Amino acid sequence: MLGDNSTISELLSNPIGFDVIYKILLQMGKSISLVDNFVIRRLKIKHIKFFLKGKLGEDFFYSLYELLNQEGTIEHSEKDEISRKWWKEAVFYQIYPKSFKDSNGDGIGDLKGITLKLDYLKALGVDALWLCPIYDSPLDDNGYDIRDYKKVLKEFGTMEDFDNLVTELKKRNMRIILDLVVNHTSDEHEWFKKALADKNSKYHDYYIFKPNEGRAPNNWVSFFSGSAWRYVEQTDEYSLRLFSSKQMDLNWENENVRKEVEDIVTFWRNKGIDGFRLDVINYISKNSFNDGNETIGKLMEFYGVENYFFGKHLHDYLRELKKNAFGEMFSVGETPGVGFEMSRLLSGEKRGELDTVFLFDHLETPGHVRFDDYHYDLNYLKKYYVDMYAHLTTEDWPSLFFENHDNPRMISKVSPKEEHRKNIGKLIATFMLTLRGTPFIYQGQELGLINQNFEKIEDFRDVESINKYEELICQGVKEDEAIHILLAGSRDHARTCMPWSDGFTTGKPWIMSYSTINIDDKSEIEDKDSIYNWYKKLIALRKDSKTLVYGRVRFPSNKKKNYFSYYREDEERSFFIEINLSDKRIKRVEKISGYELMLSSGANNEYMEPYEVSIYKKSLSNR
Ligand code: ISL
Ligand code: CA
Repeated sequence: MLGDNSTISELLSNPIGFDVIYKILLQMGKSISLVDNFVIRRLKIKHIKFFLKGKLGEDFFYSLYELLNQEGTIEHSEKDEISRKWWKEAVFYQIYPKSFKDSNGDGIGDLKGITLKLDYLKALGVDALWLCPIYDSPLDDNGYDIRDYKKVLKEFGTMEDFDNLVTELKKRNMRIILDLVVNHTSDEHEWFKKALADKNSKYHDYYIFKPNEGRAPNNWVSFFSGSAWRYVEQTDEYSLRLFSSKQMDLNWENENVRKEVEDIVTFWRNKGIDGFRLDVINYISKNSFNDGNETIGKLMEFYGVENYFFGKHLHDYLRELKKNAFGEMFSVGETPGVGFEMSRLLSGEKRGELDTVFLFDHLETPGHVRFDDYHYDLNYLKKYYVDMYAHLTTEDWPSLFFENHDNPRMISKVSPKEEHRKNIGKLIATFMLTLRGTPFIYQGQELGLINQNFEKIEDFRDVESINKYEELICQGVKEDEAIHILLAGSRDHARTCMPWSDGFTTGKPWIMSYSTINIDDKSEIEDKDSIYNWYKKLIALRKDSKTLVYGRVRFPSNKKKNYFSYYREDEERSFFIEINLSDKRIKRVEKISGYELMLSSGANNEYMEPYEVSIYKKSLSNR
């Protein structure tokens, strides 16, 4: 058990301990080396407490110990061979159905639209789709608020359209995973309605209710602004909602809830899907309903997270779900706040929980949050990936992604300059397709899409952006400034409609879509040097050789700023990848011989162009 008398060394060898300290330092814009050194490692936690002179308070340490003492360590595997799985070899493509392709002119993307574009996806080299929620929903959070888990949203089509999509996918040897959103349901879900109608109904215990004692039960805040507690008149109680006021948290302590989730998984499994992405799955087990610690709250921007972001029953719930419902189906957990070591507890091969997870610490550079207006310095990725592979073993499998429906476009974060767009787009693709892990391309990323020029609050659609705007205005922030903040981080940037050459819709798109640059699939396909064709070639290269899937990742040690290189190797061949992380020309650093240049976004001389990537290959045997 970890406590005041434990050393910093013991704290850092605890997976949760390491990740929590890493994360706290990251939020402060500092590196783990600050504490991970010979001198500090020998100190005891109580010494640190003393140095901090009470700044962190007893309850900080109480919360910390509660987190740390819940699950032991995880061994580092010595195994050489990596087990082969289809989902390790597959290239995934994430679809935001509302914005992908509209087939009937109502301005909203739909399932038939997706089916229309399967040949486009197949030609790119995509093996599997992840569809954001397609279920019946009042769309308060664009479908992450589910009203009926077994019904298709009428705007997206019918169950028949879904079955047809699956059939068409199978014809093309492609797979599909859906989004399992079970931390919460819509307040319009049958269960919640019954819970409100009768306090004694079994459904009341499906959710998290607390008696009304004149104010919210604790200081937790919602990710979408305001208190995390919603007052419900019908029962005169408070009900937990970590997200929007229409997304009610389920009570996973209740076995019936867990059975319902198994039932949903089995229902879709029987329809022939290949797995699920599990929405905020690390939030399902709530440890206690104590007030969130002030310091952690300020640092993480949200009060209360330490009580539920890695709850004590999380592992049990996941194991149970795999055993009773998932079986061999694929699972990728969305796990905000989780670090490398904790990710191993959730997705290590022998753990029987998840296959892989989405981590988020690479989406912003240290000390920054999504709504900050800043330029992302790609040098951070060098440190991030070197760190990541040092933590992971042959029994851990990461996911690789830079964009999704919750984040602005990556190219825009790095540089708004059109002259750099192409090379940055190719650079991002390269990380995803040449590092070890499963790549998840987000729709439009292969076309090099950038952020949208929203101008006024009416241009935004997302509940998070709209609530944030209102909150900022209430705090006295001027309208222009509030829009400026939204423009830096709004999730709507990723939700604009796909710029198909045959049009996204014949009607009026539900969200303001492209005007700033002229990109469409046709011109990208025709331009040999396009971002699209870079993706296509790289995917083909990855398919052609398992070295890029299972091969070792080796980083030659070099401290040269702006330059990054790595090798992927096995017995048969070696790939060498070198990258210019900056907008300046730089000299090549690593000397290689016997390699053949496969792909380059530069001029192939002694200098690397801004953001250039070059990929080389060497055969090691003639087998
Ligand atoms: O809001 C956050 C803190 O800044 C995120 O880390 C948040 O936890 C994460 O984005 C969760 O996202 C997922 O669940 C949400 C939904 O709105 C998102 O679209 C989904 O990806 C609620 O279901
Ligand atoms: Ca439609």
